[in-house]
Amino acid sequence: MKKIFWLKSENPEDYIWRFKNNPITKLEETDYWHIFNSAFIFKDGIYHAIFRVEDKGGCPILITGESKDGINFKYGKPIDFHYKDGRKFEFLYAYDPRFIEVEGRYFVVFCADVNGPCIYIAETKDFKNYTMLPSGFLPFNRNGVLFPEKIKGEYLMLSRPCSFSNTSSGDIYLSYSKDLVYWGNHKFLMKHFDTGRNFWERIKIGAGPAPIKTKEGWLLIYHGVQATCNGWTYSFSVALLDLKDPSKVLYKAKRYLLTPEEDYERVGFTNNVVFPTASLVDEEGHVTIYYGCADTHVGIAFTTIEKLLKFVKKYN
Ligand code: M1P
Repeated sequence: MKKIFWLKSENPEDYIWRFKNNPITKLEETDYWHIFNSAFIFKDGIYHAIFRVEDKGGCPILITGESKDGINFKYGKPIDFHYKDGRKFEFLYAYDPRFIEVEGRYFVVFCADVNGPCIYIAETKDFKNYTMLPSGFLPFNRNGVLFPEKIKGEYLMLSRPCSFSNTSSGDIYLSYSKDLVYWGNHKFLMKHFDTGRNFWERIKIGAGPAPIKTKEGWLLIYHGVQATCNGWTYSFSVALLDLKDPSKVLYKAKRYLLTPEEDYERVGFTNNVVFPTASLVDEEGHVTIYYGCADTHVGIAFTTIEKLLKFVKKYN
């Protein structure tokens, strides 16, 4: 059975609970300034990561990582992205990767700034070498993530079209492709602050990890941003999309599931940020969420499919 690092809550009423030894990143072992919003996947007993790090010049880059237990990671080298024909993928900086396994193939979707931020896809077979796919999207777009399976013969991508800089508004769109190259049939999926009462996502929303397949639909963990007198606060919550037609939103929670409360989430390079980028799920329905903390570290939170379904319906 596929076992992932997951711990039980002390309180059976909790919908989500943090790993007590958060944050898991060890900046002091590296020469980086920050390590946060990173991609994680579990395959053949190894946890593979792509860490979003920032060097001491502040430039976001992507490096590999590996772990046997899902907590203690060895940090690898910066990834050199190449196209199939050997050309190097030239970009200014890259950030916020998400891993997705789609029918036995392994992809990373990430944001890179070439001429403004845009989402890009690369494929890997060994989690060390990454081959770029032709760019399917136009700038400006961020927070891209693929569905982990094709639906009616098509790949599905969630993304958040945005403006050039750290955009002050944004919603989640769904796009379709038969070949991971040509994307179209773009659909407006989820609007921020749609009820006029869910202030936790008053400014914008963005998709998090790859949607989780359940019998009742696709669970989509996503982040939302609220403006305060002290700056923006990033929290995250969950929505449920129709299993056969994910362009239909069945439920969307009106409240956050996790918001910055711990010191490592409240204080950092950007205060008050929890930013989910990976969720590992096992056959018993345990869910381990990896999330960026205050743009400085990576933390882990645990939940279950059952609890996420209960939460999204209760707070819809
Ligand atoms: O600083 C908080 C986050 O801001 C951006 O997220 P978004 O595009 O959703 O607003 C990104 O730069 C992200 O990396 C960062 O954590």
